[in-house]
Amino acid sequence: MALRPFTRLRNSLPFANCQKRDEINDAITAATSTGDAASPGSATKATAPASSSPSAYHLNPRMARVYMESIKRFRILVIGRANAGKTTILQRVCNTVDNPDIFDGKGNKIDSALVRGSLKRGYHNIENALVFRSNPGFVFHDSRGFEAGSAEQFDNMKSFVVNRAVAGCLRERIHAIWYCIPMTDYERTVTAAELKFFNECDTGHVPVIVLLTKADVLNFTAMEELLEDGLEIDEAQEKAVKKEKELLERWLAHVEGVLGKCKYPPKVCVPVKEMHEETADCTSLMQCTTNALNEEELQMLLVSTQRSSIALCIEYAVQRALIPKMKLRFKDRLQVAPKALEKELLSWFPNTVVSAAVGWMCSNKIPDN
Ligand SMILES: Nc1nc2c(ncn2[C@@H]2O[C@H](COP(=O)(O)OP(=O)(O)OP(=O)(O)O)[C@@H](O)[C@H]2O)c(=O)[nH]1
Ligand SMILES: [Mg+2]
Repeated sequence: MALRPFTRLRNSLPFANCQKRDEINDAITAATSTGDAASPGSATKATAPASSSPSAYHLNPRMARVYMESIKRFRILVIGRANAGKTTILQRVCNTVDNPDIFDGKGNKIDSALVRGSLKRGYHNIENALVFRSNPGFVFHDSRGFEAGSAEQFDNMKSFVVNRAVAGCLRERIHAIWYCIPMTDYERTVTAAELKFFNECDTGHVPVIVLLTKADVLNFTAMEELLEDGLEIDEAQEKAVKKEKELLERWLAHVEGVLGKCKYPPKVCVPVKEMHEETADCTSLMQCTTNALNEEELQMLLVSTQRSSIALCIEYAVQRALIPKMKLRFKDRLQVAPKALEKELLSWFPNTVVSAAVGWMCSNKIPDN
C-alpha cells in the first residue's frame, strides 16, 4: 500500500526511526552488612516480597536523613529503544548541546573518542556514568533499548537495576528511572519489551517515569487524519492543535492503561516534546519526577540540581518551607528563627558552591556519589 503523504514526510525526518561523607557512607554500609533491621539494605533483602510495594522500600527516617545528607548528585537511569530521544533529553535537562563526559564503572574518565562511534550506533554500556559539564549535579546511565529481543541485554539492564536500586550499593544508588517511549512509533507504544520490563523488573523504591518522547510528531498525525477527512489544508492547520491534543490524550491513556496493569507499573507517564529545540521546556518532566520521589530530601536534591525551572524551586520552597510556618499559631510563628527559615528556603535552590566543587572533582574522576 502506498504511504500516505504525511507518513512519508514524517518518515523522511531525522527523528523517524570528602572524608566526612565517606565516614557516613561507611557507617551506612556497615549497618547494611550487619543486618541492622532499620537499614535500607537489610529491609530490602529481608522483606522484599516478589510483588513488593514501593513502601516496602521506604527508608527508615533516621537512616534516610543520614543517607540523604551524604549524597550530592542526582542519578538517573534512562532506558529506551534506539533513537527514542534519550540523549537529547539529557542534553536539554542539562541545557547543553555538548556531549557528556563518560566515566567507567570505577569512576575513571573514558576517552570519549574511543566510545563515540559505538554511541552513534546506539550501543551503550549501562555501567558507564554520563556527566555533562554544564550541570555536573546530574549523573546519567543510558541503557540501550532491548527491543531486538536480546535476553542478554535485558538481563544486563535488570541486574544493573537490582544492584543500583533494590539491593542497594548506597553510594551508587539510582534515584529515578526514565523509560522513553517514542511517539514516532505510536502504533507500537507498548511492545513485548515494555511488558517484559514492567512485569519483570522490580525497581523497588526507585520510581519509573514513562516519557512519551517526541510527542510533537503527533502534529503530523493530526494533520494527516484531518486531511484524510477531506479538510482543506488551512482548515486542517487550524484544527490540528486540538486534534494533536486529543491524540496525545488517547495514547497517554492507552500507555497508562496497559502499563498500569503490569506487576511493577510506572509511577507516572509524561509527554515530552520538541526536546531537539534548544528552547524546549523541561519543567513538567522535572515536576513529575520530583513528585514521583518518596523522600523529601531526594525531592530537594532534584529541585536544587535542575536548572530548567526556577519556578519549581520557588514552588517547593513556598509549599514545603514557608506555608507550614504560616500555618503555625501566631505564638509559634514568632519562635521561628529567621536564619533557620532562610536556610530551609534556600535548600530548594541551586547551590552554586556545591555545584562548582562537584564540577571540579568531576573533571578528572567522578566522586562516589
Ligand atoms: N521531533 C522531535 N525530534 C526529536 C526529539 N527529541 C529528539 N529528537 C531527534 O531524534 C533523533 C534521535 O535522538 P537521540 O537523542 O540521539 O536518541 P537516542 O535515544 O539517544 O538514540 P540512541 O543513543 O541511538 O539510542 C535526533 O535526530 C533528535 O534530534 C523531540 O522531542 N522531537
Ligand atoms: Mg543516545
